[in-house]
Amino acid sequence: PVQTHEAPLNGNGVLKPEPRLNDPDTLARQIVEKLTYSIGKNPASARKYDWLRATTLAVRDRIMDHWFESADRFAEEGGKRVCYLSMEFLIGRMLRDAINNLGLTEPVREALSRYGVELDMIELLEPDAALGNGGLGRLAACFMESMASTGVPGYGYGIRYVHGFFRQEIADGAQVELPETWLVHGNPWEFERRNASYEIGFGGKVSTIQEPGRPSRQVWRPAERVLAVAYDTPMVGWRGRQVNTLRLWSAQALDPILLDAFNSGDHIGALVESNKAEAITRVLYPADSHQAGQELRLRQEYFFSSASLQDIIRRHLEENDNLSNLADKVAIQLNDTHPAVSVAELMRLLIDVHGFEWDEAWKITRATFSYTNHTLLPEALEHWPIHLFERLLPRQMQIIYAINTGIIREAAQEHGYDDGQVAAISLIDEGNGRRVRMGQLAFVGSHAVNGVSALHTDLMKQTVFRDLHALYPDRIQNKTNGVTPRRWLMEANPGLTGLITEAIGPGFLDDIEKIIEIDHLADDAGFRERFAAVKRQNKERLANIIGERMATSVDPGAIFDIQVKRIHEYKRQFLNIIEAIALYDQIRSHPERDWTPRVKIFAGKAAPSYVQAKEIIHLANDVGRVINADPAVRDLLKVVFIPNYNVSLAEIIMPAADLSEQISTAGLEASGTGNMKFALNGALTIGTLDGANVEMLEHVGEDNIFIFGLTASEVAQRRREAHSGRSIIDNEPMLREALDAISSGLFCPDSPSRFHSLVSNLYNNDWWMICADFRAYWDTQRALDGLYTQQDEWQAKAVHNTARMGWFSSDRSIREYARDIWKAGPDREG
Ligand code: H53
Repeated sequence: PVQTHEAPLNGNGVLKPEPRLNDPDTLARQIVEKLTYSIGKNPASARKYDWLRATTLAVRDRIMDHWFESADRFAEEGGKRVCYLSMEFLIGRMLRDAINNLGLTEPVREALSRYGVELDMIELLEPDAALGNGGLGRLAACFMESMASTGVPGYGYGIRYVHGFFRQEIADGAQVELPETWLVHGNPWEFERRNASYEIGFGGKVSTIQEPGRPSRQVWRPAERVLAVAYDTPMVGWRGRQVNTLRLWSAQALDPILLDAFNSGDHIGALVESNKAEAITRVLYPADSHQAGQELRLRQEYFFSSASLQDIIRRHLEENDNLSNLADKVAIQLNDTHPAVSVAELMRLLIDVHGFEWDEAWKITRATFSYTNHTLLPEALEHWPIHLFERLLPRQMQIIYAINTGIIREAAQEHGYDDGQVAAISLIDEGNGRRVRMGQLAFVGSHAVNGVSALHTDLMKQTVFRDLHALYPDRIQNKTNGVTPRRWLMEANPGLTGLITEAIGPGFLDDIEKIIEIDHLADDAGFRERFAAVKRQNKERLANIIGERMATSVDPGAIFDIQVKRIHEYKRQFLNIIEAIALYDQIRSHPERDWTPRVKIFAGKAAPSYVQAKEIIHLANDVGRVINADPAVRDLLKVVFIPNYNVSLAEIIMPAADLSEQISTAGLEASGTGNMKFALNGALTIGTLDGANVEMLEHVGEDNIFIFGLTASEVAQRRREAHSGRSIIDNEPMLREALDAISSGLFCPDSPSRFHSLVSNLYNNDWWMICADFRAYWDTQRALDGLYTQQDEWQAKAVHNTARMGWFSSDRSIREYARDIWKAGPDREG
């Protein structure tokens, strides 16, 4: 029999632990037991953090039972497992999510209250697991939760970064990056699994071994080896029905200390190896939608890919005779190209370690992998210099060349491709100093390749993968992103969840698409009022946080107009700020007009090396300082930048928005997922026809979303025509005056030229179509001002948004992946 876990049985494996009861009395007793015997505190002296620890441990006990059951069930059923390989899992806090899904929120609250402890207070002390940058990492976290909630046997594989995504402070208006240290107090959610550890090699040489009477084979002798050690975290699904595993790898040296060096007095040198090894999983690269071209990054990618594949193979061989049926038992999803080296690594393991012939290995590899593309931005597409790749991964490089030869032969012989077409599909980019194209590698090594929204998938076919799509026309498909309604509605917005439950019963909690049943209540004045009252409370909560953290008072009666996401030129926070400046100017010039009060809220981090993005943050802060202090605008306009945007802050912000800003240059945002969280919580969207906004328009209807600006094909056309902003600026006084105000140093008297290059870019080429879209954006904003004064109409649209967003659940995304790509999950197993 296969041992699937270390069961907490006694010596002979007979005694099972008592099942845990979930009533407040039992919970209270067990929390105090944990406090006493695991933390070493008594209730009288315990601090809040100790209570958090004790509560977490008591909840964790309950998860264990479900976790073991799930593992046993998968082993028994022998169905296909899904392995989700991702460099990033942006999970956030785990306690609230776990107790919500286990139905323990109220009993735990009650249990703690007996000791005068407030659940809502201690929850805030849990650090965010910030093992990701933004959308891609948060999508992976939503997918983990949805796999557990929809019954897919899902295994997340990633990296246990010691330092997650940096902490952001704002000093004199500018971003300052500080290290994130989520592990300093230990992590009660993880279990170290020393028995699951693997050697990972780097560098060295490949030699050909020729034994008499046998075909020659390649042997890789790496120059360096490090150990990958597994840490498992349970991922609890809705109603605790299933608990999946997130397995994160940590790097360690094989020899913790070089004793010879130490003994001869070289105390630093004795630790060099171990520092070098541990560096691999020390920190998350803070680059979102941008390739970080350093060697350490390639080491990270290979490290976690190889460890995950070795683990998958070991498990498979525990349950099967050999690897020829691997693809029937495992589906491996590559989340972006970060794990794309897996294609070469699986080939290596099959051929060099397990003795497969090339063709058979290639068949297995392709049938096992599938790949999700998340961006078309050229600066985000990964490609590695051949010399670096070859030095670090010589055998994998050989395999990539061999794969390439096969693909090119197929293209030339079977499809008559000419040299130009061959160059376009080649895994090697010969034009840029010879580089390995990771997107091409992931594409050819997968049986399915998907984009993350309908528009993005279409554009993939026309642009980055045009030639490979022509060669393999059935391979690309769409899987529109989604978000988990547990975290993003139930937990983030208990007020709205309660209101909806009162109105239509709790059925929507099990099937979020039933939320459509509140749609007709948009016509019910009483319901609209209660809906608005929930929004008002959420806005007050956010207003308090803004007051406390930034000493700025904002009026919860104003439109809360919010743009929170990574700071990136294509996301166009700059357009939003320019509109704020133009509005400021108009309010000052026409104080007699009937302005609708507005609070513009920004939050988000810039990659530390991304100069323009940091200037945009600086501008938002500088503009806010001037506008918020100007008595002439009274409370009609405020601009606030909330520092250190993260998952926990998002959980407070999303429910508090009236207006969601989704204003990327059309064709550049692959999907967006913040757009979905806002609308689900009843915000109206102002946005371009980009990413998933296009499908949100189809679902909520054109009366309930505010679309403006150029389309993706118009943007492409203008870029071909080398469009510049100058003539637009000359003809648009509001825009010109706003830009003049920036250039004059009005917002930065200490350093008047601070934003000159940001502004001159608009005059010169307006690459992101900020000038081109300004007027349409301004007009749409003013229409929204008017609408906000008609509260009945506004709230009706808000209700329609919440009601019609059920489809954008990650449960739906996961069911589609399971059905169309993985052929795994509850509908597949007998
Ligand atoms: O992935 C999200 C999309 C979003 C896209 C984002 C993303 C990253 O966060 C990082 C790298 C990358 O290539 C793409 O920008 O549009 O919603 C999830 O698919």
